[in-house]
Amino acid sequence: MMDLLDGIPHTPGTHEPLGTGAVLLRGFALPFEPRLLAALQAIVAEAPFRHMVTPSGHAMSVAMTNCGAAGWVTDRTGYRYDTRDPLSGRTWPALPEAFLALARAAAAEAGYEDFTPDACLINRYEPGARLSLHQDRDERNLAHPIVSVSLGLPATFQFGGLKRADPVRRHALRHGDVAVWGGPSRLCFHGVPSLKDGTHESLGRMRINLTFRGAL
Ligand code: MD3
Ligand code: FE
Repeated sequence: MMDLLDGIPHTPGTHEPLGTGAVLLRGFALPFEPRLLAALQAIVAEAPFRHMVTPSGHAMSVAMTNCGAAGWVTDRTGYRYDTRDPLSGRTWPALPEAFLALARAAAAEAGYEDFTPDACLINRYEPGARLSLHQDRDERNLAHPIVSVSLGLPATFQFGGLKRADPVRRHALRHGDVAVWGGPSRLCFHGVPSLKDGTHESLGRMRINLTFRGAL
């Protein structure tokens, strides 16, 4: 099946190796879509998307929220995992059953048995939003993989090496794609350049990314 969007074949059900310990499962989240979107609505009603501020004082172009026992937050004092939403002072919404089922199934499919995430960072990209090249290293147990789920508008994903200056490869991430990052890939630099405008049939003018982590 050819995707007319960029001419790159997009075949649900295929596994594309991304690096050592990392694999892209095309379309793996598609059977979960209705449950994921319903659960997401309930989360956002309790813990709305917000543009967090980095330690340098800049508001991020990506809007974020969390669910699970801990959530990733940033403010002027730094980055951290917090059991409470700083906007409400309440604990984050629980990880919905469908989120947990998808994360565990994807991790197992990639060879990581018994992954039980305790944190899910939810990113919302509108056209123009971007995430500059970074490493995810605020999690206490880096032996756990990260499972990422892409929904809505397609994005380009940049995947580099262990040093910021290492060359990056680009991959298209589309609605329903799930990637699992573990082993030596866990600390690789990665980013998402400015989201191109468009309209997705179920999510409209946005891209949502869920990342499941073992943070605590
Ligand atoms: C590779 N999110 O939330 S998902 C992030 O599309 C983040 O919103 C991006 O980077 C997004 O931190 C990329 C893919 C991803 C996530 C975490 C990784 C790739 C990763 C951690 C290590 C290596
Ligand atoms: Fe990241």
